[in-house]
Amino acid sequence: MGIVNVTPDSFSDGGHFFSSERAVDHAMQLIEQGAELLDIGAESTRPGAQAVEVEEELRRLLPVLDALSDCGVPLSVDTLKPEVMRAAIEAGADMINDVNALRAKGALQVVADSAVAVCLMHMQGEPRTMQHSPVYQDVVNEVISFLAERISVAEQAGIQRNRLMIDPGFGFGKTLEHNLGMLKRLDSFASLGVPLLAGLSRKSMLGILTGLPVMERMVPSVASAVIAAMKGAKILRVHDVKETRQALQIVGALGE
Ligand code: 8Y4
Repeated sequence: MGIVNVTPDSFSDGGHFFSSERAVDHAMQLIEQGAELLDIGAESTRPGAQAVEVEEELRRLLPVLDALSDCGVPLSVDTLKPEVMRAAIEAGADMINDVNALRAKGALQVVADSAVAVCLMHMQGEPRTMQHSPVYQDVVNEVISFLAERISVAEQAGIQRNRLMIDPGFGFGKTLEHNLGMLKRLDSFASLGVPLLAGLSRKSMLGILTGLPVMERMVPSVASAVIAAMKGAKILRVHDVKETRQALQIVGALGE
């Protein structure tokens, strides 16, 4: 899964033409590099980020979804807002990537009323404050219990199990110790019986471990993708598609 950010740019005409065009160009590059799925996000869910209004999020997303509608790979939209989910699905999105696991009012219904796939991710707290002082007794068991509950709630709402995937949410209300604990035991998430997605690419845990700034974290990102794949992750959310695929060819050579 290649990451496509639709961020506004300061030097454009006040419209969103240039930021859309750049996002589409980047998306096409990721496809050339071998991305089999794209995750398009217009609201930053990074630690400390401020929320974006529905209208603004859609102004950024819809032109990009439209331009990529025939790109040949499925499109995931990273959002936690039901109104944005509904409009994105109408515009042709194939998947919703919700870091809030459909906990917003109305979100379950929007997805249930459609045929899209959905990723249910664990997050403790909310993006703006989640890294302040996350606390767990046993991070792996707590995250597994949360995801089991969200799978059950989604199924009860009418979202069939074959449309679901889960994600432990690296960096979302977790310290380095919590993230390492989850990565070490990532294989235990397989017990939930739906495909596992993992996103470690360029995250701060890699920065803490290596001392590298965000733009220089490709090698540790690929290393963490290899570990995740070897522990059963089926979908890897990454910035560096080409390099990650090269590394995964070696993992694949060992067999399923
Ligand atoms: C540099 C670049 C440093 C990006 C940090 C980041 C996940 C996700 C994000 C994830 C799923 C991010 C939307 C955070 N992470 N969705 N989204 N899983 N499913 N931070 O791990 O990329 S955004």
